[in-house]
Amino acid sequence: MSAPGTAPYCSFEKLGSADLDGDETLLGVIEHGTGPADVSVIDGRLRAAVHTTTREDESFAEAWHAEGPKESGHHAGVAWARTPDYLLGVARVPEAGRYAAGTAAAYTAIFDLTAALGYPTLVRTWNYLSGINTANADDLEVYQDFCVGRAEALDARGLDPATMPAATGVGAHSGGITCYFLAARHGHRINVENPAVLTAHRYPPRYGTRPPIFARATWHAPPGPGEGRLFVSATGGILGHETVHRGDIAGQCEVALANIGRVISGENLGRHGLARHHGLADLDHLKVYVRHRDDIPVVRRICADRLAREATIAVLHTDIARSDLLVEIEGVVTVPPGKDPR
Ligand code: 3EB
Repeated sequence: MSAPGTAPYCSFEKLGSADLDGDETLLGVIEHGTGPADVSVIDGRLRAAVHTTTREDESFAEAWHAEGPKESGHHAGVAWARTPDYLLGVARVPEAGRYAAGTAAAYTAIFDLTAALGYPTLVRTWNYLSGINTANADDLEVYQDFCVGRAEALDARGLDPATMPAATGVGAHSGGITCYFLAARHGHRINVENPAVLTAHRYPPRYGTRPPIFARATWHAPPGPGEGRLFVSATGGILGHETVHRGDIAGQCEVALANIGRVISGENLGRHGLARHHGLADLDHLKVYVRHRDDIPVVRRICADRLAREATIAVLHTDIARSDLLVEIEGVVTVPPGKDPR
């Protein structure tokens, strides 16, 4: 693990790990497990559980750490924990026949909370949806229903889609919708797109009446020299706006990794005004979502070939936003303080 510095950092731990109890740096834990979904705040820390896998041995705790005194609370259904500089929050929409209104309320609450508490910069969101590819009560796919609600929340608060950060939108095995997010009080945010993939909020209407709204990656740097985080969105086998290598797990996995490589490359970051360059070997704390359990060994092998040997990689068996996508991969590039731009 690199030096944490002042920006928040993540670690993957054993679920229910006693080590976390005495950890002063802990802001919150997202438990990726076999269910059920849950949210609580205890002693200034946030705890959420999402039902993102079907096997105990794939379960893990995604722990978010940040320096400084901790405080926690609730606002309009959003549970949160914060330091003076960072806010981690979770909103849930219970399992229902329709999700747009609940999702709009959840995102509106997130926007209002970040503004009210003074953490105006959203740096990352994660969205886990049970029955993501199933039809809702109106015969609309649950993922599209969710996208309607998220878009309506932006409309309601007059927010520009280009301000939405990196995200994940994948399935869960139960629990309705869980959205968690990280926001910052200070610092500089740059949203990064992928020249080979259409900006999500410009996807054509065949993918849904309202588009997904997120950036392919978000760079966030606290004030001061050097340090920062590059959060890479869940990334799949999409080129332009089309899913490629339908039914071919190896092909989709390779395109997903190539897409991530393009997003974090020096050429692309330079286009976004960031004088940095990265490769797949710089990624850590990857979460790899795999639709079919039988595909996991192939995905593990390809990831092991392309990513750093020291990288922490969690593989989760769960559905993906688009029914023809078989795998999605997300990760973080951590740039510790005091390192020269590279
Ligand atoms: C895609 O376009 C579909 O809706 O927040 C990846 C990352 C996906 C985020 C979201 C959806 C979302 O790559 C999957």
